Amino acid sequence: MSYVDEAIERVIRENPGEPEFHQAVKEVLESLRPVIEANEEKYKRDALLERLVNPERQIKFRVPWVDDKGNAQINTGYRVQFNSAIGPYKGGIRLHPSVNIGIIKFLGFEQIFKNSLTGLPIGGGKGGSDFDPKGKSDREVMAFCQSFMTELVKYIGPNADVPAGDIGTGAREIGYMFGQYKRIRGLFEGVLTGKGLSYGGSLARTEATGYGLLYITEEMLKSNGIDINGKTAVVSGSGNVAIYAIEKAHQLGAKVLTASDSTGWVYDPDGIDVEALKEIKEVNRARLTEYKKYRPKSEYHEGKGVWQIKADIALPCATQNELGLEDAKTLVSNGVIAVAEGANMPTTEEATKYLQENGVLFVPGKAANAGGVATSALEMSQNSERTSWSLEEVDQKLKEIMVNIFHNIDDAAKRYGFDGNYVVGANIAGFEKVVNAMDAQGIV
Ligand code: NDP
Ligand code: 2IT
Repeated sequence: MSYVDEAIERVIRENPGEPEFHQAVKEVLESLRPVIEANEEKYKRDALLERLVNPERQIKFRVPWVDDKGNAQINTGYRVQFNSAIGPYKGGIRLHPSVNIGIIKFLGFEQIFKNSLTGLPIGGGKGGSDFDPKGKSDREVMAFCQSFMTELVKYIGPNADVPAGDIGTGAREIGYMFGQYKRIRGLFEGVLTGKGLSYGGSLARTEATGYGLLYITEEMLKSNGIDINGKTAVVSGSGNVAIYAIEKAHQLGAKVLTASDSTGWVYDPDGIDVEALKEIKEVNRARLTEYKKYRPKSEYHEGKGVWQIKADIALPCATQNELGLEDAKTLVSNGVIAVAEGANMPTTEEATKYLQENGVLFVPGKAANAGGVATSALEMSQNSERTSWSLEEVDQKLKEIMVNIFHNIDDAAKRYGFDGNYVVGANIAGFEKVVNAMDAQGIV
């Protein structure tokens, strides 16, 4: 059995009940096959793959808080510090009832390669809790965030581990967590990113993941001789990533026809009204059923369905495994040209394969949504310098980073004879820098 197959088998055996983690590891290691095979003896001797797939540290803790009725509630908190070969652990905090250790490990593992692709000095980590901010009062959210940070504070710091937002963690939650960190440590420092602008946040961080997704999509299309201007797109999700992906798509002359949330989806033939979406989701924290009040000609449907709508570009921006094989078949039969992942691992393994085999340009999340964490790293730089850069400066740097990522993954794919396979390209390009640093630092 090859070293890659052995490593995959061992991950499945030693991490039972963690299908998302298995899926992420399998995709990466399968892509790395040509690189590993070229160095198999050395990597095996150094247990390189075993060290890559085992987190340096994983922390699990109790998060007690009191709800508005005076009842104690208990959630579970996680932080997986996966790999610090190229910099301090960096990655978001997910607050969603589906969170478990396997999901946090898949996200932390992806983050290693994503962060490497940004070209910035950040290692991979991820955290979260099964707490659901939905339907909670601000006071309940604050109580949870303070309790969560009271434990997490022991493990993080600006040169150790720098968390940020993800599903369910936005500006409000980051604010409460930052406040509690500062109170316990007595230090005002850049320990979290995605902070408010009045206390060390970076301009353009809110927009960065969605904008970055469109910058890389535009570059990929351009390099394949296609202009994004005038194209139609379908987007899933209506959170931080989706909103700013839609906003930038419109600025680039594309028209986005759909958005979705965890209960339904909207189709707006005239193009999604981003200001309405911001008011519904960012201000009112309401459901997409509200959208029709702003746009009477739009349609609202319960359940899933955005991939049924014919469009040139598909941008999954909600959650993992939200685009399956049947969806991929529908997209292909509707003539989709490109799929770019705003979310982490939103496309299943079978769907990804089907899209690629049918000539669809496909850019995986670890490259396509790297603009968020890249801008987080720019926030860290600004905090260290005790300065703040202009919106134009950050946006320009973000754009350069996304264009560079595209060319790096494109080149890596070509170097190994997988021209146009950006999945293989992203995994190899992300891996090369990490393995080089791991190698130099010895068996640690
Ligand atoms: P948000 O919480 O802001 O938004 C998530 C959106 O997806 C919401 O519309 C939500 O619906 C929907 N959603 C979440 N979970 C599910 C589910 N299980 N089924 C159906 N719909 C769901 O999160 P983000 O926009 O920040 O994150 C979206 C994705 O992008 C995630 O995969 C995240 O890991 C990834 N990502 C985020 C980055 C960031 O900077 N924020 C950076 C890189 C990747 P509802 O409104 O009903 O809650
Ligand atoms: O998945 C991701 O890259 C994020 N949620 C952003 C992480 C970060 O540190 O900004």
